[in-house]
Amino acid sequence: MANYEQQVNDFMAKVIAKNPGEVEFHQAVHEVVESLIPFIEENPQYREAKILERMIEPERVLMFRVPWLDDKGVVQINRGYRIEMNSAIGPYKGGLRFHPTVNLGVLKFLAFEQVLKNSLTTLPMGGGKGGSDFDPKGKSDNEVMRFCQSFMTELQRHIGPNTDVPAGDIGVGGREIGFLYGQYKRLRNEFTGVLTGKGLEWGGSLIRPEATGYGATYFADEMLATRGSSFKGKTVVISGSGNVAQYATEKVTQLGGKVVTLSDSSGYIYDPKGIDAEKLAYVLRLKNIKRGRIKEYAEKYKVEYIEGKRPWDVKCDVAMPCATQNEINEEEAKTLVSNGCIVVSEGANMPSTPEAILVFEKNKILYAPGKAANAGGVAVSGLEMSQNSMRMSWTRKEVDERLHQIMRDIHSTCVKYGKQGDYIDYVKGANIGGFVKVADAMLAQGVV
Ligand code: NDP
Ligand code: 2IT
Repeated sequence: MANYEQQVNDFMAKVIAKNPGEVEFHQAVHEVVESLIPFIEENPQYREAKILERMIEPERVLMFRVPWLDDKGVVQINRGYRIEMNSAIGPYKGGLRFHPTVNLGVLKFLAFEQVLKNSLTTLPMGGGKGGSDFDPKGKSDNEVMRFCQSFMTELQRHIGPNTDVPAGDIGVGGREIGFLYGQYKRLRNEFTGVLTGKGLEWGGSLIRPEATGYGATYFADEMLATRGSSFKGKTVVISGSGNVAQYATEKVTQLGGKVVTLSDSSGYIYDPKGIDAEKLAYVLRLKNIKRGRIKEYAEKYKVEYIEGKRPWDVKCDVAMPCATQNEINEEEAKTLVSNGCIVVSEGANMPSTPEAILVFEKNKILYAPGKAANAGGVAVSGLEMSQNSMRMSWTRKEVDERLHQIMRDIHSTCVKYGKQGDYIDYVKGANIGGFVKVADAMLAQGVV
């Protein structure tokens, strides 16, 4: 019997030495390696070809200066990145994040997760991620436009519809994709599907804005079904109030659940009556047009606002973290479990710390990691690419049905590789399920 723990530690020691300071990247790799080392031992072709060692090394990392002029005419300088992680099964694909916390380690963690996630979708997409330490908060539309134009002026020479196809993530929504696309088109003189999350009038897909939140909800629904349950009558706690949180709220409500919290980086609101369709429409206006704070919801609907806290101490059946990485720690995980939470479906990427995941696993609750639960977003991006290539657009119903089926299929893949007795280890299931297709493609393509 091999000593897996020692092998994991040895592997991680090398990763840490070679990628110093990239703590989020170490965390993401560690979680995957723990699942994969026993699997690779049983399938030595992957070990001999050093597939895992190759997968943690990006195919290419781009870092570049992004200079722009603010509204006062003052020169500002940000740093831009694109991590082209793995192209074994398709063009690099993954979002752009604009947030002051962005650095190389954060984007490498996201790019690494993206490779496995994209493989899980069943669509032909490799993995990548990019972004900048630019903070869109408090900037005028003109400033955001000038920044996006400068960012794309460099990025355009590295991407293309068959090479690398970026999309949105934190701080990058419809507005930013529009400015980025306009600049790409101007510089390259071509109208192609080089970005996803585009507006409907210029090549976007129906359901792409909704896809991540809907998908994470469909996935949670599949998990509930394994215990003969559903969203009907369930109380749901959601963090974040951006793209993913908004559409998770919509779908949970449609399926008969009650969403009682939303948050932003300043605090959370608690609405015990539930955030219904009318209140959600207010949130969409507040966040996407007015670009205000979630506190204003509490003032409008006379509910509680808890400053500087995350919502995990609110009693719930289902928790959906939809804000950012490491937003549920060990203590918060314990609180969720002791309050009766039975499902955690991650809309965000890596929102649970490793200690929190252990708490969920020990207590045998249904826990789905982001690379499985939030894959609906990139899945519909893949469908947007298909529609662009065909120069056609599918109906809302058609895209939603495909999304729903993809989420069911990802759930089945997790069950296939993660079932242990009567417990489903979704972490193991997602990691192995995502790995196999990429690894086999890499084997077939030789030492590249
Ligand atoms: P948005 O920018 O639309 O919204 C992000 C939300 O999270 C905001 O409410 C924001 O609050 C909050 N937030 C961001 N950073 C922090 C932080 N450091 N601490 C506390 N709150 C924070 O992003 P998305 O909704 O698109 O993304 C949310 C998560 O989902 C991310 O982890 C992203 O990687 C993941 N994801 C997104 C997909 C997509 O299609 N958009 C697909 C798959 C995963 P504030 O406004 O105060 O910053
Ligand atoms: O983390 C993610 O999967 C995304 N931000 C979406 C990526 C995409 O290409 O749609």
